[in-house]
Amino acid sequence: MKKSCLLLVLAFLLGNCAADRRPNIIYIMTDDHAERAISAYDSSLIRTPNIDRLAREGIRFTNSYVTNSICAPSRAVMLTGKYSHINGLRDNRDRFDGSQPTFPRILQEAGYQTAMLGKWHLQSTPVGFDTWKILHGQGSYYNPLFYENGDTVVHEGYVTDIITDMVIDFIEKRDKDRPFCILYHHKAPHRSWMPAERHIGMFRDRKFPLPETFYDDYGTRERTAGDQDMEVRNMYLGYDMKIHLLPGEKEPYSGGGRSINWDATNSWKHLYDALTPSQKAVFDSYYDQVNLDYRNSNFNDKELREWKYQRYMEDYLACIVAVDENIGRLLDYLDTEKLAKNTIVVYTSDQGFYLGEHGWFDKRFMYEESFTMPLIIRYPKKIKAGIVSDAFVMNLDFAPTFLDYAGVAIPEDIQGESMRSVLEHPAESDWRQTVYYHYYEYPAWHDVHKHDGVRSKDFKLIHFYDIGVWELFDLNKDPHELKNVYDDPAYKTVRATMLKEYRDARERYQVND
Ligand code: SGN
Ligand code: CA
Repeated sequence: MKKSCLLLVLAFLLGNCAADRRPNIIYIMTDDHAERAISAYDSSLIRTPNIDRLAREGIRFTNSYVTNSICAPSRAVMLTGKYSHINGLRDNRDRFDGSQPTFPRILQEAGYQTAMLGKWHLQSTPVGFDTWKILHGQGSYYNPLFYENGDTVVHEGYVTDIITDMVIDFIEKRDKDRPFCILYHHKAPHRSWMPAERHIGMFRDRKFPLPETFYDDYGTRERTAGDQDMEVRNMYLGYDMKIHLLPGEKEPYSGGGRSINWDATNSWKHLYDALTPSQKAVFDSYYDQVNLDYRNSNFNDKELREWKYQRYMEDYLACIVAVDENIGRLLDYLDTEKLAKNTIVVYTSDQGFYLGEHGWFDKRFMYEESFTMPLIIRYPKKIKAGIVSDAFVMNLDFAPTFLDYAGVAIPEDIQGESMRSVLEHPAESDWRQTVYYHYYEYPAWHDVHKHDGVRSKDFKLIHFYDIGVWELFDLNKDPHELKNVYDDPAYKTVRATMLKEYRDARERYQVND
């Protein structure tokens, strides 16, 4: 009896040693999700109870930054832990070099089961994944086309639900003896905002307050903030507002930028025509009235601009409601499967987004709204619940953090830092005090000039190097970044300090002219 007991205990201990206890990783990334559209950050626009639940049970960052505020570059930085000029993907037109090391590939080699599900947008075939099912290009909200491990498949339905089904299915079918790492990448809430059938029109009775800077006149920033094409007033009537153009009517707005010169006249028609008859009927049941109201209106410039803003918010936020619901579905599934404790769940977006601030939609600029990304991390085994951190973390840090938690050596040439000290000891950690940024896509969509810069806790220095313009902002006195004080003698010392920070950062990250 005694002997058999001992044997049982031994077997248990051995079994436990053999079990792979490394954490699972679920990296959730939406596309263009502004912090302000998550109620854990700001509850004035929308309620996101499931994303908020993650924040309550984990850590939320208030100073999390992207190194290059645009889709494909952000993804390449996240995968490699290296800046755009090092990983080779500077803007959305570049193709990702899949032969370079990425964290999913290193994890796969270390025994993890890896999956890439959803928006990829890197023009390359994913490498380092046991399973990949990626959207074609930017992806469609309805009846999207996927490339699935080499096959082409069209799924009828709504993209946010479909991607989540894929994630749950992958977990369901996994090998339970090995940890997994899933990149769970939504299309939503990227343009052109098409809500799920069940959410169409849900904000019809809301009047969203205009942001304080909606009527920014770009004084002191004429050649930078003032010289772009991403103003709400220019949003497309068809593509963005879902107004059916009349026979012979041309799209009257530029909506995408002077340099792309895109005739958007048929773009909403194409999206609408791709819906099934029953999906069309649901769209019509709400948008027909919107069309009527618009046609019967006689808006002046200001009224039109504000009407567009309301229409923009309605559809953008409704897309997020589906994201939040699906996150809830996944979190419930993790609970049922008893996976929550040993799974690192990250919620973030490929960049921030303008929700009318400075009169804009889109991103690209180093100004706060698009430079920041929402970031929430839950890992009950190691991270205390309900922490809010103002540490300067970056998307550059994801790769080393995941490798660190997986117990894999972090390659020397990775430029980010493992966030582990910040996550586990937020009060006492010794951490970076500045972040470096670099945006390259010009001329292109929305016409934002190339720029790089550094941000410290109190100041931000930006260099629009192609047009020879410097900007300096005092973030305490001027949080909306309206007043460029670069040439203000009162800021002579600050300017010198920030210029030094800028040169040091460029040297540290090996940025060449
Ligand atoms: C599309 C959008 C742009 C957007 C880029 C980049 N136009 O081209 O408004 O800036 O994507 O977005 S659309 O009419 O095609 O929707 S990113 O998130 O992929 O970088
Ligand atoms: Ca994006």
